[in-house]
Amino acid sequence: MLITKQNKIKCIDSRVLDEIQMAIEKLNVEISEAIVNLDKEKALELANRAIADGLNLLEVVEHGFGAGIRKIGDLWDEGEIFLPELMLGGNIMQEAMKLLIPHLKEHSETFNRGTVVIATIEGDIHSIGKTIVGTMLSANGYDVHDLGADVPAEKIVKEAISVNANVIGVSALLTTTMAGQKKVVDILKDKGIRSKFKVILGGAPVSRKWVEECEADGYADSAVDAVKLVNELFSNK
Ligand code: B12
Repeated sequence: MLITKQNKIKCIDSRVLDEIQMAIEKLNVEISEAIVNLDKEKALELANRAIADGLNLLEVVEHGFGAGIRKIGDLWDEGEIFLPELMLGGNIMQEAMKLLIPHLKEHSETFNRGTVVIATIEGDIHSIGKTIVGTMLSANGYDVHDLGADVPAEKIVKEAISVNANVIGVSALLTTTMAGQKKVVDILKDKGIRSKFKVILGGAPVSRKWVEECEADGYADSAVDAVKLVNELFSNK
């Protein structure tokens, strides 16, 4: 093979990229283990390291912290750990998010691509995934109104009308609270304003079938896909 200067640079570039990728994967494993071991000090130290090293923080959030907290959920489901451990895991994840979120926002687009109202539905206090999605949408140029968790469907609709939102995002992590997502769509229909808003759903139990049943406009199971979905909905307007 002819080794040109350009080929050589490409080769070095891809080797460096592979090394960076391997370092991120190793860090993600360490982060996930720290969460599973409920080691707050280590988890926060690794979050700070990821920030200091200028790593892709969304990847660290999704594949490091996200993987760890989902494993905690599985362990709880299997009866391997109990509610206090589940709660401690959730707290550690939230503490880490407090450190990471300002940095995720750092490279925010400055223009306003549209307005999004996002909330976790009434009866459901799971806020981590919804907050990540809201943060990523805001970092991608959307004006995001995050109403928090445990928010009644009526309040979500009221807020969407008041801020003249284009998109309403509703999160549900519990199978028992998913019905509230459909309620948001139903209220919009009852008020005769369904076509004014795109409604997107999210949360671990949400599926394409559920979105169809609710007659919502889409769903995403990661923050990256949520941004793609909202971009698509805006481009189809
Ligand atoms: C952390 C956690 C908690 C924390 C929540 C802390 C907080 N402030 O959020 C605490 C300890 C408080 C908690 C409490 C409970 N929990 Co909990 N919890 C979890 C756990 C382990 C992780 C959830 C999480 O944060 N994941 C990480 C984030 C990044 O992922 P995510 O939420 O899925 O979000 C991503 C996507 O879904 C999507 N997305 C999310 N929202 C949205 C919104 C939109 C619009 C879009 C487009 C996309 C999108 O993008 C996000 C980013 O990647 C899950 C297990 C699991 N596998 O999900 C159980 C889990 C959800 N909990 C469960 C249960 C049962 C409970 C409790 C009822 C326990 C109890 N007996 O008290 C209570 C709920 C009380 C209530 N009324 O809400 C069950 C639910 C079972 C079910 N089928 O309904 C799960 C699945 C655990 C299990 N395996 O059984 N929990």
